[in-house]
Amino acid sequence: MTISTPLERFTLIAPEAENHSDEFAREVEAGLTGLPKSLSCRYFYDREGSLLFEAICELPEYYLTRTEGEILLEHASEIASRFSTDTTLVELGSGSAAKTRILLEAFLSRSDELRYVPVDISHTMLEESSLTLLEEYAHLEIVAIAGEYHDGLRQLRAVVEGPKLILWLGSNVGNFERAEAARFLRRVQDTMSPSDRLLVGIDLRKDRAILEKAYDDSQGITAQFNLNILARINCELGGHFDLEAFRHRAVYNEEIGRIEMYLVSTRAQRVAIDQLDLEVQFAAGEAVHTENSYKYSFVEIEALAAAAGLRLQRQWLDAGCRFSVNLFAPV
Ligand code: AVI
Repeated sequence: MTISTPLERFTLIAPEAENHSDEFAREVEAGLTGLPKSLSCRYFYDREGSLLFEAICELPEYYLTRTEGEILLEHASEIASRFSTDTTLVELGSGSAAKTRILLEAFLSRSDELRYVPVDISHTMLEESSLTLLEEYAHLEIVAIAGEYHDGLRQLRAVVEGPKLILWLGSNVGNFERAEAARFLRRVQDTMSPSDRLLVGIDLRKDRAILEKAYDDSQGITAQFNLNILARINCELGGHFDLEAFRHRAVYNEEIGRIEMYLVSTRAQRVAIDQLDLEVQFAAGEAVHTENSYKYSFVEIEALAAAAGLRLQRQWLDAGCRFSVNLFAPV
């Protein structure tokens, strides 16, 4: 590769945008008129929500990002050494790509060119983080796909030639129902050739106290993140939510192995949402379910792999056994 400018090494693929605001309106209406009430965690991530999530990743209580980073830092060169130098790195849900740097550097230290294909719903985040990476790494080429995971998977064949390592970090798998996670990984597996690999960060089952603190931090950032979905409804759908009249609640459901997040109405109230022509009634103490974050045991990780047509080839843990980074191969 001849040294070229960052822009010359950047391609952005933006599959035809679906009308996300219609979908948001439909899902909010269905969720707030259903019983029990719910809102999908997919809608946490507007600009403000993405910034709040980045702040969560820095919190002392939110051990996930930090421990995953520690694992990657310790094992990145071993991970990279398993792959040929023409391997493309694909990342699902790249966000700000902070942890990816560790792997990019490990791969770049072994070859003089590397293709990185981040897939992310946030157009602006993708562009910003790609250009920063391209400024920093002169031998990197980025083909960014702005879209949902399924858009990214559909484009992979056209964009990646030769072997690939697909990254799905941050325990994003945890926000899928278990069966849904297996179905999604099966679709990822469908895009894989025998020599391709998939590296997945998965949070582990652990003590309730550690988990509940991670999702209800002392600075109240997670509470703001959760409440931001109401702010988004106010802003985008003409909602009249008083954010002071709801409180954040995070509880570990140990039997199912998941953190459940709720917004609890602190009083009986009615809230109008103009664009939906809807008035929602809340009882005092009524909870709106906003997120599940599943935690996995080692047996559940094996079962997830088996259900997706994958086999666990290698697993790395942090010193406190809080988090796992798993390398899967197609069966
Ligand atoms: C993005 N996802 C993996 C986070 C999690 O831990 O489930 C979202 C989150 N919700 C509250 N804090 C972080």
